[in-house]
Amino acid sequence: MSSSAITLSRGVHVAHLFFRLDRVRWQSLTAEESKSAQERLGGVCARFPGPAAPRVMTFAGVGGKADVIFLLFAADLRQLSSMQRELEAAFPVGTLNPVYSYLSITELPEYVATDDDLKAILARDGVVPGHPQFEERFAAAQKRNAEYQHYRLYPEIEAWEVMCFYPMNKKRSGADNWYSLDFETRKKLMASHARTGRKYSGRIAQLITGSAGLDDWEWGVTLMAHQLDAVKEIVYEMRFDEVTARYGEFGPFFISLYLSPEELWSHLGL
Ligand code: 76R
Repeated sequence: MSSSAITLSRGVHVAHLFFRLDRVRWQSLTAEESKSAQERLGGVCARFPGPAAPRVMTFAGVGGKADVIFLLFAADLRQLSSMQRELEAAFPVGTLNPVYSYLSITELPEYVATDDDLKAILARDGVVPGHPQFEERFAAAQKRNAEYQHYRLYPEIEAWEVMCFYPMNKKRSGADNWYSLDFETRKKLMASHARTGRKYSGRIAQLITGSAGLDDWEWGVTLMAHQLDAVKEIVYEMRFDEVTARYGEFGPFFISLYLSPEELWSHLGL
């Protein structure tokens, strides 16, 4: 078997892994066994600190759906899989049981701003070709756009206090079939979606990863926030955007706290 890297043409692989702890099994561990599991986990995480891939982030679930959550980023699919196996193996056999998982990849949105879009935005401020500031403003807009696209493909997601993850689809039913809309219509609807999103700048950091053909839904939505009402507000407000109201379909929602492996141990009382 070859062990060469399995990379994407562009972007990185992302795995959201959700586990429940077997408390009965954990009870039979000695303090030393618990401590060495924590050290093993800390060791794996220390090798993948981020902020770019390869990266492991650790979370504690809030509510009843999962206890321990890992968010993994890797350019190489083999490495992503090995990282998962190493994280699992850090825990004594039978203590960590998978309850949900999501595999996706980073992607450039189909509706990225073109040079013509950037010129149209400048024209709204009266900055048209020939204007003394045109060249400078256009170059700055192109630079921002290039940086923006880079971070869509190679995210360095903010390590804020709270993560909300859920998968979603765009509907394909009867009159509401996203995939039979033409490109310009989809682009217009997504632009209005993005305007809503940008209002939450500083309160919500979003990562949209694509999973058509990879997992049960079409996208994974990862929201980082400082507090939960920001999550509730953005998800609620977006329900009124046409693109979500007509075409959005959602899977289960998972809320978790971003914690270091040490914090995770004390938080979970391990
Ligand atoms: O890439 C960009 O940020 C440009 C604009 C943009 C695109 C193309 C954008 C902006 N999103 C895009 C694509 Mn989004 N997003 C979601 C959800 O709960 C819901 O109703 C939907 C879940 C949230 C909360 C959210 C937030 N977005 C997408 C796609 C892919 C669609 C496709 O390709 O057909 C999905 C599934 C999706 C879903 N979006 C933003 C946000 C936020 C906060 C922004 C502004 C980001 C910023 O400007 O920093």
